[in-house]
Amino acid sequence: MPPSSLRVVYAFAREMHPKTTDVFIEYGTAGFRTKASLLEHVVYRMGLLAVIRSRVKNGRTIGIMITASHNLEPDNGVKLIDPEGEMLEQSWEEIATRLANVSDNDLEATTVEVIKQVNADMGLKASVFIGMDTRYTSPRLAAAAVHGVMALKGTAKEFGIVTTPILHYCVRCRNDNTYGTPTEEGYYEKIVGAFKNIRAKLPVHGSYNTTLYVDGANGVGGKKLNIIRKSLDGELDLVLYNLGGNGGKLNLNCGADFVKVSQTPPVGVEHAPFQRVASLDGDGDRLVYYYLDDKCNKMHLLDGDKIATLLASYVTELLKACEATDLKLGLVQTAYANGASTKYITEDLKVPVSCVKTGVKHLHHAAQSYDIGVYFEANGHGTVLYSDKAKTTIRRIAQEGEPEQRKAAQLLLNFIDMTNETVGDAISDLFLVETVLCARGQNVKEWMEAYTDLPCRQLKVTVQDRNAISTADAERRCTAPEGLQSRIDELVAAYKSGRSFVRPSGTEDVVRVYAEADTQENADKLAAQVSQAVFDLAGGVGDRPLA
Ligand code: G16
Repeated sequence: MPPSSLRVVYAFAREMHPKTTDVFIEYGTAGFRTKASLLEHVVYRMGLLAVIRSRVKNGRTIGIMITASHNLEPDNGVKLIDPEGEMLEQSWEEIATRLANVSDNDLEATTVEVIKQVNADMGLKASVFIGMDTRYTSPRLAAAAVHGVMALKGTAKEFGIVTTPILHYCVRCRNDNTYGTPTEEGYYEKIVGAFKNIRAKLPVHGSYNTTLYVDGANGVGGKKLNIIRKSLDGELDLVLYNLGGNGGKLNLNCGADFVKVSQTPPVGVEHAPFQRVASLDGDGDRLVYYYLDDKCNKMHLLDGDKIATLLASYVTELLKACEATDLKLGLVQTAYANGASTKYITEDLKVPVSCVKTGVKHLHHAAQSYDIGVYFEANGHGTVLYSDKAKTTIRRIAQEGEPEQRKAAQLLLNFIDMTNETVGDAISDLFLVETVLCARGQNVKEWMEAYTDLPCRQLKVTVQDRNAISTADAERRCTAPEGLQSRIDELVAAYKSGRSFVRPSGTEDVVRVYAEADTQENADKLAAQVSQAVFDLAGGVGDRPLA
């Protein structure tokens, strides 16, 4: 396609999706995310970029997901998905940012420039899958993405309302048909089919109970579980809340992020003591569990760290049982991981663990360095990756091993099929957790007892420019503004088991503060004091934090 025909790129922009704001927007932790009203031109341009990316990848399918995940209803966002179903390659984030911010008048020239820079053959076919979450602004934004794809003569396929992980899965399957069928139904068949297979081998026993209560965050994940629920044949009895009806607002006082950050149960769920509750986020890519004590006074949270350790320990057990000793399993966390979990992984599970920057894209890549890589952010975003070597070895044992080895290897193969390896997936993770609890005959309290979390607290501080904060050492140390890290060090030193760090969010206009200490009171105090330091030294705006 000669550059002259790119006039249509400008025409669509000017007539349908003009850039109406000068606010600079950056490809952040998980794509672009801001007020929905500021995004239409950005999403249109991501349609253009997805076509270019597809051509650079020889016509393989690229995904565009319209979602702001855990953010509240007025926000929206766009995440790009690469051919293997993983997040967009990081070197393209700068290109995405450039394309999103140029004026309409410069868009055509910049598009030509990008095509040259990445050496895209515009004569090739291009395929883009588009999905969206349940926000009322999503259909309009999805239409803008389709226009972007049309402007560069790519082929768009719309999936309508799907979870983010379902779209990642479909992109992967479209490019690699050994992974599965690239449809929502294909996803259910694979994940739920594997769950049922494994349940046929693992009878319910001990204190495990098949009733699971779920908080759907008033988003797409709950809706999809409602479809799945009907096909579970009593293997798991899902009781679903916060499905988006009755005036419930997306992620408002409910959902995985709310439960994790506020350490409070969501509204809209009827509670009983020790009931096992799973909480999903708005686009179904995060999962946490919790239960309330005997008087329903205190909440006990089982977050991404607890899920990671549960899955890693079970996979390790199965690997031992099938004597696949040459397969190395490792775990990846971020600075948010509770210190007690890291200690448990190292000292009790004796599994190697690494710490990387926040963002699934960083964890995913680090996990690929192991034969089996388990990665989870404490916020409940994560999955398990199995290398080709791991899959081949396990398949071989399932066929040729001794009877006990074969049994363990077959369970592992079902476990692999139940895993969405493309990205963290609340639905897939939920079935994995339920499988391990069932296999062990454990209730939620027994799961909790594996180790005791250090009390922690997360806060947000609003500052003039959150990018005034720079970090190093996987975000565990702050290198700017000057004096902030030494202030944090002084504050932390006053607390037993104290630890704290600060970092600019890549999905909200805030600085995040994390603190942990020996008691909840101390963790709360330390978090408040560090927030105060951020406010004072990094240009806080609005109300001062209460230290
Ligand atoms: C996204 C990312 C996660 C990250 C979270 C918060 O999640 O995929 O990896 O932990 O944002 O990021 P930040 O602290 O930079 O705001 P989601 O579920 O919102 O897409």
